[in-house]
Amino acid sequence: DEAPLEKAFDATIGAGDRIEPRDWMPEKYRQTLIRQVAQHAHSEIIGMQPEGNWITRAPSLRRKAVLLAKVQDEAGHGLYLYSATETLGVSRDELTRRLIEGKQKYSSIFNYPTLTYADVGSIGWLVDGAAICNQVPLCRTSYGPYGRAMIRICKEESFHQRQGYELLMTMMRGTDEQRAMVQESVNRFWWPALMMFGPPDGDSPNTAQSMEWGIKRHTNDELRQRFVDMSVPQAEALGVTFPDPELQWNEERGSYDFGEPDWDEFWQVVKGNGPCNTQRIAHRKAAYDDGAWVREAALAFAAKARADEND
Ligand code: FAQ
Repeated sequence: DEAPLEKAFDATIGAGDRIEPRDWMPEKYRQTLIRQVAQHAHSEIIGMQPEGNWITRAPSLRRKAVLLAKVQDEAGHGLYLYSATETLGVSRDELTRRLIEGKQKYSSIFNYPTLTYADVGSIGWLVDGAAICNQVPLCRTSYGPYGRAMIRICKEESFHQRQGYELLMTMMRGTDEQRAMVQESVNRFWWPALMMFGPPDGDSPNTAQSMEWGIKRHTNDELRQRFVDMSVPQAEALGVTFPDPELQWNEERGSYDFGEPDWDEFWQVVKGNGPCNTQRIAHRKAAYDDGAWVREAALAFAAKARADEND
C-alpha cells in the first residue's frame, strides 16, 4: 500500500523540504525530473559547441583563456547534472544514447550558429543571463541532488555572464565596425534567448504539475518577464537596442511590455528543424563514438582490478 508513502511525500513537498534519492517518490515525479534534469545536462554539453567554435580564433591569449575556461565549466555542469540524474536510476550512458537518438531534448538556443566573435559575448550576456534567471530559483527545487548541483552551477554562470558583458563592453568602446558587429549579434540572439524559457504558460503542458511538486518555482512567462526587465537597463548601459518595436516600459505594471516571440520558429527548432540541429547531434555522436575505446579500456581495467583482487 503506497498511500502512507505518498502522504509522507506530499507532506515533505508541502513543508518545502527536499526529496532525497532514497525517499519514496511518485513514478511521475521521478520521470519528470529525469526529463528535465537530463535535458538540462544535455543542454550544457551541446552548449559547448557554439562557443567552442571560437576557441581557435579568439582574438587574444586572454580571450582564449577565458573562453576555454567557460567551455570547460559547461562540461563540468553537464557532469554534475548527469550525476544528479543517475541518482534517479538512469545511467549517463543511457542518457547520452537517448540524446544521440533524438529521444531527449536540449535547449533550443544551441541550435543557432555563432557567426561572429561578438556572438561569444552575446551568448555570455543573454544566454547565460537567461540561464541564471531560470536557474537561481531552481536552487530551491524540491529534489535535493538537483538543487545542490544548481547552487554551484549558478555561481559559475555569473562569471560566464560577466565575461560576455565585459567582452561586448570592450567592443562597444572600439570602432564603429565593432559596435555594428555587437548590435547585429544582439539582434540575432534576443528572440532565441526569450524562447529559452519555454512556451507561453497556456501552451506549457508540464508547468502546473511541476510547480505543484516544487520542481519548478516560477512559470515560463514569469521568468521571461523577469529576464526582459533585467536586460533592458543592461542594454542601455551597453549602448545597444533589442529588435522589438513593442518593447516599452509599463508604468502600471512596473515592468516592460514586449512583443511575442515567433512560436512557430520555436517549435520548429524544438522538433529538430533549427539551423544547426543536425550538425550539433552529429558532432555529439562523433565524440561519443570516438570515445568508445576509452570506455572499453576503463571497463577492461576495472575487470582486471577485480580479478586481481579475487586472486
Ligand atoms: N528548448 O511544458 P514545458 C544552459 C520543451 S541553459 C527545447 O514548458 P518544462 C547554460 C519541453 O522540454 C539551458 N525544448 O516544459 C548554458 C517540453 O517537451 P517535453 C538549459 C523546450 O520542462 C549557457 C515542451 O517543450 N536550461 O544550458 C524548451 O516544464 C551557455 C513543453 O514545455 C535548462 O534546461 C526550449 N527552450 O519547462 C550552457 C533549465 N522549452 O520535455 C552553455 C531547466 C520547452 O515534454 C552555454 N529546465 N521545451 O518533451 C527548465 O527550467 C524547464 O525544463 C524549461 C521548460 C523552462 C526549459
